[in-house]
Amino acid sequence: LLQYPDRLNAGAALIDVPTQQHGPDRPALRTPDGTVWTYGELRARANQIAHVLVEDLGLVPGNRVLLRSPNNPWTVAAWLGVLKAGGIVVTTMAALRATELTPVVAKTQPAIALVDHRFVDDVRAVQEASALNLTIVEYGGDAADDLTCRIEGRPTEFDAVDTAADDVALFGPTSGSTGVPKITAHFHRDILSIDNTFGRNTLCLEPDDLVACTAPFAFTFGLGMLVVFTLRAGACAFLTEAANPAQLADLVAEHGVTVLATAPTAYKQILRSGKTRQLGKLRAAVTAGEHMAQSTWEEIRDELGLKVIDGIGATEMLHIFISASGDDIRPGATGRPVPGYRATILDADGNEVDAGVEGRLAVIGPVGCRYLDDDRQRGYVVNGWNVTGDTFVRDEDGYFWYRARTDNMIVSSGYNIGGPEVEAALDTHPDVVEVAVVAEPDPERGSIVCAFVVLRDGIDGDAAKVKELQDHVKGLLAPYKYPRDVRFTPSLPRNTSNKVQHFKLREIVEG
Ligand code: 3SK
Repeated sequence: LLQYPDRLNAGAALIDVPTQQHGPDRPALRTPDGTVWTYGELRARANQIAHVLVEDLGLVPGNRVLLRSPNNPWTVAAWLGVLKAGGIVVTTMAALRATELTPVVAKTQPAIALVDHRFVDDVRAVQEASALNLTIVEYGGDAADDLTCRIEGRPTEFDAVDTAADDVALFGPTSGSTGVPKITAHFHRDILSIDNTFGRNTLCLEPDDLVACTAPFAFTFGLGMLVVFTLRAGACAFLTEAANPAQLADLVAEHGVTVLATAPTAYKQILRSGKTRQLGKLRAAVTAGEHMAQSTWEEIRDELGLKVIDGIGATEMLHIFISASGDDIRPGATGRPVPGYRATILDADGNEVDAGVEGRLAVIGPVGCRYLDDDRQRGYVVNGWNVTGDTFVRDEDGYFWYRARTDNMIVSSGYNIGGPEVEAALDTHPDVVEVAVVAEPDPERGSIVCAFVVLRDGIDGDAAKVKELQDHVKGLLAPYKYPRDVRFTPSLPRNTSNKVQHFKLREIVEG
């Protein structure tokens, strides 16, 4: 399963092969306004874009192409076209502003940028401020040289460039939890590997599935769900540009989505929307990116009759490497290494520890971390293991249980307290919408637990509510874990992958 030929083009594997297997008329992409692109149409447009890239824009294999757009059909076609033409895709979030794009552009040195017309200004600003020779082509607008005009009359067949399985296909920027971007490099074979591991063993899409995911393509969780796994299964991706959790339940119900992948917070919003009864066609729910509290997992099982497939992944590893589905799920545990991966727990000196002992999660498998020109590679890859920055514990049966991001373990008066454990306890309070917990420096205890809490609309964040939340935690956890400081906030800071930025909250408490 994990042997690849020496020459391999992931673009061809993702669109030529399924089109041949399932026929050109199957729906590949669908949008909320009813637009449907078949496999044949997607393939034809990807091929025409490849022609434009090579013949019009002078792309040669190995050139980097920056993509910037929300999730829509043209972006999928562009992504496949770049791969088929032998280029390297630099996926960026549409939400990134010029200041955030600048270091990504400086490191990846794209020759061409294919940009949704609504998001072109920041790319132009970066181009003007740098000495880079970058050709910017817009799409989706009405400019005369828009990509959609340039493809007109181009052949709809294109022989994919004969890339090596180990040629770089994708640069995935990651801001991590610190905000300083790193660029991960992934090969053509890595793109197939994530499907041959998590996709085919855990997720198991079927050709009749309609798959929705709120994560942008630039967050590889979304790319895997909506492009790699979906196309390889001959299924259909439901592309929502505005990934607004409030509308999600309606969209899922209205369009008959069968597989939904989104963040734990969005599932909570669906549960609170009172619309769970309408979601009859949904057969699988997936979550990643953030730890899902066991209480949320159980509520979904009880309300929707679905056992959520939880998983931990990383941009460095391209996708999910620990997960479980169906009867293999142990509620509260993230799961076991996906077939093809090994995982272990390391102590601070890099030694493997026994079951039951907490430590740093380390993983090894067909995809691994390759930062582009970055010294932080030494911190991520240690003795061949990829050390993800998460604290986990493994049980005797080989299940991995999440504790915290390693930099969010709170040591208070000598006790180790996992921030997520306190977050999960607060999360079960009916007035709490969202919560994030960090260590706050304290002269007596070293650190104390500080909780930032978003309350339901109309609920007062007063001293009585602080006491009520503290008592709530004391009723659920050992009392030394209760948050000594509780701060109410209208929202939590999140990065473009929608992950809570605990480092920003730490900056607040550290003054
Ligand atoms: O970074 C993550 O959390 C993640 C999760 C699943 C798949 C891919 C990624 C990057």
